[in-house]
Amino acid sequence: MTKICTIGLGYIGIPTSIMFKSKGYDVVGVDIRKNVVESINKNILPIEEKNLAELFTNNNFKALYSPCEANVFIICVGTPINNDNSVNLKAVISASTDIYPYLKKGDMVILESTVPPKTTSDIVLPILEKSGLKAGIDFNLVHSPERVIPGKILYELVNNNRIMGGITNECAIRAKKLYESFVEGEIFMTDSTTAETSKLMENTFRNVNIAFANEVSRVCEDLKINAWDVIELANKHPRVNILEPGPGTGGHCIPLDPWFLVEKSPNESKLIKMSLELNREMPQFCVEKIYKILGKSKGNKICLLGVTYKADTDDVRESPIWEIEKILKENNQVTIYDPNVLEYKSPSLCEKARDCDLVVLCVNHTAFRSIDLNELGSVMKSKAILDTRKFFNKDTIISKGFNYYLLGDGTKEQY
Ligand code: SAJ
Repeated sequence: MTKICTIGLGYIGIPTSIMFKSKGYDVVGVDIRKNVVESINKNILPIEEKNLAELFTNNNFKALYSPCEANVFIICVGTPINNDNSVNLKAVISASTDIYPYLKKGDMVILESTVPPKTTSDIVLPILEKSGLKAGIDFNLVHSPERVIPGKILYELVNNNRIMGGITNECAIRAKKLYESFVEGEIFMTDSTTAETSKLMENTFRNVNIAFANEVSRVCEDLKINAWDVIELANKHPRVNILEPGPGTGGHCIPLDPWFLVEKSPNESKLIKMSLELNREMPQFCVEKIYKILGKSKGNKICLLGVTYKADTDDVRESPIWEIEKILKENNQVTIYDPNVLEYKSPSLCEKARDCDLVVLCVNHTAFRSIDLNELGSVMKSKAILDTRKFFNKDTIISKGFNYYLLGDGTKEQY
């Protein structure tokens, strides 16, 4: 039976491993984090993801601290950026270094982590060849970028199209056969560098489009009109689809991956760089809006609703809400309420919002649909809500006696 060893047990490594396990492969996971390995071996899923818990419990998946002999090695480790926006490939390098002593003729190594162009051929390949084996001849090497969206990971693992970027064509063909065991989308084959760049361009496309939506919100506030109305009308055009403005981009992909391209081709990636910077400025723009509402006098009390990087997740990595909190804290008292994040779910929303001058809806969690507005209003010092996601119904909020402010709405009635 084919044995698979997955290195990196996060939002990609765990679902991918369980998916292969459910198709009858012998799969073992590897992670250096003690809490992750212990949790998995106690049959407790260490991440939150829709429908994953049941599949996890039923498949008896086990984890180790370092790789073991296997026929296929899948690398799913994180690729963060350093403070100077350069890529940090430490985890990819150490996973490859940990794998090569176990590599034997006929094995296959698949890199799923999002990486800068040429990482598979120029960084991973030479490390693996320290085994004395030749890539493309003795073993297969492939970059198959993960493309699933948190919140719909299981669905997208099965249904999304997939790219197999082989060091040789034969490598891609073999990887395609493996993934066909659970992928129902189409599988396309190419070389590893094209695969790496396609994945980066997907996330960059989204980042640029989110930056555009955010710029629409800024232009409209400046023009003293409502960006949401403008977007709704512009999107009536058959070839226009403007995304939604918000407090900026977060997560470990969209605000980071485009920097890999900027680093590699700094002179040719002007739009990409500008969109990264524009999205990074959104927390500051939100704070300026808050100061327009409250004035900049010291000592306002503000409650932020939601701290994750997007709706209905517990993932707080790179969340732009941290930046909003940081800037506001310089002058104000700030509380955060998030029912999806253990550290921020208690005390209750009303306790967090008690005596507040403003509540800011930062993340559009479904759970916020059941907020009792009467109770919320009764504990606040001044009944005011700033909605950064057009989450609330304006008329409902106003009917409960609140002042309602909307990010991107610069109309006169806002102030
Ligand atoms: N956002 C907006 N406005 C929008 C849409 C999103 O402000 O209209 C913000 C979100 O609030 C969030 C950020 O953008 O902070 C990113 O969220 P997302 O839903 O766009 O994407 P991720 O980071 O959860 O997942 C992306 C996906 N890439 C694409 O859609 C091209 C996913 O398919 C990738 O697999 C994933 O990155 C990854 O791991 O690379």
